[in-house]
Amino acid sequence: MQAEWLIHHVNIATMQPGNKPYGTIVDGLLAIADGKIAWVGPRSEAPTFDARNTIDGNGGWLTPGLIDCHTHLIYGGNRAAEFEQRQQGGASYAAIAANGGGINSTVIATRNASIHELMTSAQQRLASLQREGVTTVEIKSGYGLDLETELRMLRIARALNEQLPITTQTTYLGAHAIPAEFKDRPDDYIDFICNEVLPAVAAEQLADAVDLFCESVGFSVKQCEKIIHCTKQHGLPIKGHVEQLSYLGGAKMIATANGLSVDHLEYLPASDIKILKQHNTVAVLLPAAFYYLRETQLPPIEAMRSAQLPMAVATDCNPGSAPLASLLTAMNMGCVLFGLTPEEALRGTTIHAAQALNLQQQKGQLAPGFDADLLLWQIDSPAELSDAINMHRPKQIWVSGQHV
Ligand code: DI6
Ligand code: FE
Repeated sequence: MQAEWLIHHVNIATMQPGNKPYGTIVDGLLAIADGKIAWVGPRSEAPTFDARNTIDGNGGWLTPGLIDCHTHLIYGGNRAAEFEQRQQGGASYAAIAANGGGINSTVIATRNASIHELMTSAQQRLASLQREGVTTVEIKSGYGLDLETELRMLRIARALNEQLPITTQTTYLGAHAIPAEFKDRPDDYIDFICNEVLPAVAAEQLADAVDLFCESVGFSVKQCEKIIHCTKQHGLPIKGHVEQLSYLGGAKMIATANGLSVDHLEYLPASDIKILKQHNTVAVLLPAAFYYLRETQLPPIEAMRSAQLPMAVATDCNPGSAPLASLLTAMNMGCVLFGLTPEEALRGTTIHAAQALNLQQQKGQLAPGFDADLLLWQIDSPAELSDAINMHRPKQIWVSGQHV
């Protein structure tokens, strides 16, 4: 068989579903051809390859490329002043937001930033994710809120995909906050999303999904239902920031609309889990926001585990509630703060993160026919990736079969 790359003398965490921890193949071999995985299995069973490049994995581990399925990577400015204010004993996150700070202060900074500024600051954060082995990243809009700036954010996200060896998936998050020009007119803002911004986003094919923030400080269930309705008219999948600070029932609303994922979930009651399971909706856990906001309410992990609900883990990288550009750190937080096992954390950034982005047919597993997004690590076991903070970098990275 012909192959561009042949990697041998490695253990392989395929992350394929099933009972094998990490879908492990001990002493495996993996072949790449035409940007896809051509063959993967035990070395003793491998056919003979005519390979252009051969790599000795030195007894290390191969994993799928990591997938960060929830980020707000593109924004102007930062919110260090608000952080400083909170640390000096001043106002809370909610109080700062109520006074025009919070998300809306980043909206102002993002509207005022040049394309170049937005692009270079996002590239820096992206580079930090890439160094740790992220090969696919979801990027949300939601810090522009007006037509022009939302389109600008999504175009930048698409451009990053062209420029860098990474796959970006874009999400339109118009229903993130009510911008100043619509203050006290939330329903007019919803109409603006449905009648002006979403049609323009869809016409330019700038979004792979639509997101919303269903929360007492965000949008009500009723308002979110309108967003879901107009999203469906454009044939786009829906997802939601739900049950983060309080319980409104957003998760079951999104699941019932066959949403791809429900994200945050600290206040999700265990009784709502079966609805998520029925609709194949992924639970996306964002432990960095829990950490940074010093939340104490834990998501119902044990109940999700018993229901075999797919759980993903993401950074939520954003300036206000999770200023984190490290997916491995989010995995560690998922373990330490939420009680995930290291295997659940790695499934959360591979196979289940792929499902949260509707990419489960192409990404998130090392299996024949899947995209050749893969990482070679010099580690003794895949648990090390979740165990240690800021200690591991992949030795080699392939994106769509290209060695980077
Ligand atoms: N929930 C969050 O944690 C972020 N967005 C959201 O809907 C917060 C974003 C911010 O504070 O800027
Ligand atoms: Fe978020």
